Order: sequence, then C-alpha cells, then structure tokens
Amino acid sequence: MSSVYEQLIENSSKGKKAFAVLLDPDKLDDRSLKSIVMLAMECRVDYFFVGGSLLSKYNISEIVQTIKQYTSIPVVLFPGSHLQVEPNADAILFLSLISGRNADFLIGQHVVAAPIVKQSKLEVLSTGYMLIDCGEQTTASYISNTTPLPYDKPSIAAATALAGEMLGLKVMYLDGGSGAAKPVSAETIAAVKKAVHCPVIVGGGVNTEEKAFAALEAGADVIVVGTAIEKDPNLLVAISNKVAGYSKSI
Ligand code: 1GP
Repeated sequence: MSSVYEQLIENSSKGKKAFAVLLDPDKLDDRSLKSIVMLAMECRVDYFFVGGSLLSKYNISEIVQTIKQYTSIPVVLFPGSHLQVEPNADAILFLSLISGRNADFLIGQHVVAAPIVKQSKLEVLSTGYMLIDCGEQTTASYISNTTPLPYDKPSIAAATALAGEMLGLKVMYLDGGSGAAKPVSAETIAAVKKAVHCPVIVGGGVNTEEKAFAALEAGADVIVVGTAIEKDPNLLVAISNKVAGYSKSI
C-alpha cells in the first residue's frame, strides 16, 4: 500500500479529491465512534483525522485502537500538541502553524515530539497549518495564542503557503477552525492552490454538501469535516457522495 503522502500526491496530480472525517476524541463515546466508523467504511472515506486543539480526555490511544479494529482506512493524527502523538496511528500531520507567530506552535512542540515520533512507525507529513479568520474566534486560535489570517486577503494566505513550501513543508492545511461560522473562502483556497504545488487540505465550517463542493471547486484536494458529522452523521454520506461524484466528473 502506498504511503498517505504518495496517495495525496497521486490524487492531487490527477485532480482526484479526498474526504477526511475528523474525529475529536473529546466529543465521541464508544457508540458514536463505532457508528461513524461503520458509515465511513460504507462510504469509502479516504482518511480519519484524529485530534483537537484542547482535549480533556486522555483517550486518543483507545480511539485509534477502536478504529483499527474495524477498518484499514488510514488514521492520521491531527495533533493539538505533543501530548497527542499516538504511535499506533498510520501517519501524523506534523503541523507548523505558519499563519501565526508563536514559536511554540511553529517549532517548539515539534522539538518535544520529534524523538517520540522517530521511534514510532508513524509516517510524518510535514504540514503548513494556516488558521483563517472565519467569523469568530475559534478554540484553535485561542489555544495557540495566534492571530488567524484575514478572511478576505487571499494574497497573504498565498504568500504564507509559498513561504511554507519554500521552507520544505509538503502539505498545506487551510483551516477556519472547528465549528467555524463559515468555511475558508473560495478565493483564498484558489490563491493558495495557485501559489504552491503541494496538496491542499481544507477544513473548518464545512457543514453542507454545497460548501464541500465549493471548496473542491476552488481547488481543495482534501476536505475535512468534523463538527457537522458529529451533529448529523448522515452528512457523511452526502459529502462523500459529493466528493466521489466530483472526482468522477473530471
Ligand atoms: C477543524 O478542519 C477541522 O480543525 C474541521 O472543522 O469541525 O468545523 O468540520 P469542523
């Protein structure tokens, strides 16, 4: 099986889109986790992202174990801190928060995590993580103590992504933050996609199939949905159909 990164590159080069379901360990009990995993298998979801900006339970290990018990869909860590490194996942988004100027989230957490990650078999996806101001302050920007990029300044987002790519980051993630009032704008996604060669992941506030479609149309390679699926698991079916349909139509 090819690595997550190889798959992202191959899909991105062919214009094939992917769908990641974000599982926030704090918001799931065993039953809801199992039902989302079953639905995701039926819908052939591409990835599970697991993590959160602020976790009050220490259960990432159990969550990963439960997912792995049922499916081979790759589990990609989306860590809010070095405490969320779980060696039994498949890959880790090694996120450098390049939209901010907080050294701890640019490199500090990574220094603490690197020796542990090195000892694991986790595939490391070096990722330029950009928070975008999508209406109201999100947990991610508050906890990271960073100012998100302005919503309506695509050129700043594009320059930030370009700098990240020049520094060697292999994937870009544009995030309005969990439960954002509105998703990242099509203009910002398109500007970033045009500026860099690497795969672009987009998430935050995608809560309808129309919003998912708009992000794909603007150039997102991977759509991430968490909050909306926690509220209505059936949305997983609608969005995965949209993503699969989009890829077939090109
Ligand atoms: C948040 O991109 C993710 O970091 C997903 O956001 O929970 O709003 O879907 P939602």
